Amino acid sequence: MIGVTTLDEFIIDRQDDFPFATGDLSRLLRDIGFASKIVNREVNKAGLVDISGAAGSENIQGEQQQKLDVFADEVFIKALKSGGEVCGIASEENDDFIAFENESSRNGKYVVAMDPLDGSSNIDVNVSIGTIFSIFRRKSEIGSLATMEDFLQPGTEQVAGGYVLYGSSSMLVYTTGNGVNGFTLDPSIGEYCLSHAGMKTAENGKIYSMNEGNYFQSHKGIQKYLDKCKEDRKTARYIGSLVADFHRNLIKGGVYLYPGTTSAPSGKLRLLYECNPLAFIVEQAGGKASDGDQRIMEIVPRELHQRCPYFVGSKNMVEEIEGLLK
Ligand code: AFP
Repeated sequence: MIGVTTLDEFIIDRQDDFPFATGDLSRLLRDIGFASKIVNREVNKAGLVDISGAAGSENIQGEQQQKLDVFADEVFIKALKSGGEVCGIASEENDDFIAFENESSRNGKYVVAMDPLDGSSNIDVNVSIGTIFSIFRRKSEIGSLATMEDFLQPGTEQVAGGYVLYGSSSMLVYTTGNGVNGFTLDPSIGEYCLSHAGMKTAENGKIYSMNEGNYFQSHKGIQKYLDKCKEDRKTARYIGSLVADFHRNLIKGGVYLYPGTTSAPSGKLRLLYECNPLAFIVEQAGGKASDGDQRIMEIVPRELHQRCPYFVGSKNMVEEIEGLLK
């Protein structure tokens, strides 16, 4: 009506993309959007908490200030449990998945794998952090408890994937397999508003992002690629917050690398809730995600917190890395 499309309006409009949909996925995406606003509010206060705490005006009951990543985990779990569309959640914060036992959740059609607050080592220094989520249709019978099989599905089975970036402004970006759309949070009205419709990424970019401290521990092919980036005068940018690095490269064109190293042959990043959702987004935007050999979304996971080498971003750059690793 006033020329702004909010996330909620957009999700409702897009429900027609799924002919037999009941609206559960739409409600689930809205629950994630809502929970992320609560996390965003706390993230924005992160620096203030210590100040007010030191002045004695916080924690009058002597409660310990929770770490933000634990807080975010609890917020998403509560939101998804009370929503009733999800029967279980696997999170970076918990060793095992959580099967929701309440009746409405047992009837939920979906499971969610998520990293509630990625890049948490950046919180204390006021650098952008993010939430990453991946949604699957459950394999187990509706009405029963969620099982491991529900979570160990390849990324190609995702029904939605997305991230929230808590940055200079906060954004929610997601895909359900019909393109990628980004929404910027307008704090004055507390709504995510469509700001980046139909996001596409360049086939070739100028930016490369890697923790080059790992150079000597990396495969010769990776060393060659990094050397070539320098010879070609490419731009090095690395925040150390996957969502922020990924988001910048998606918009500007570039590649993010987290290869395996001699001490960590599978790299650092987790397949289920870091690599897969961003792979879904990048592919929908025209880019590529690979472990150097295989398409990320085709890897069949063996365990919840499985790690894999990760190369994601502009298609030609990822392919060049794959070529050097052969
Ligand atoms: P933290 O949550 O420990 O900060 O890890 C963040 C992360 O998973 C990802 O967001 C970064 O891209 C990557 O690790 C950074 O890893 P390095 O510190 O090894 O570069």
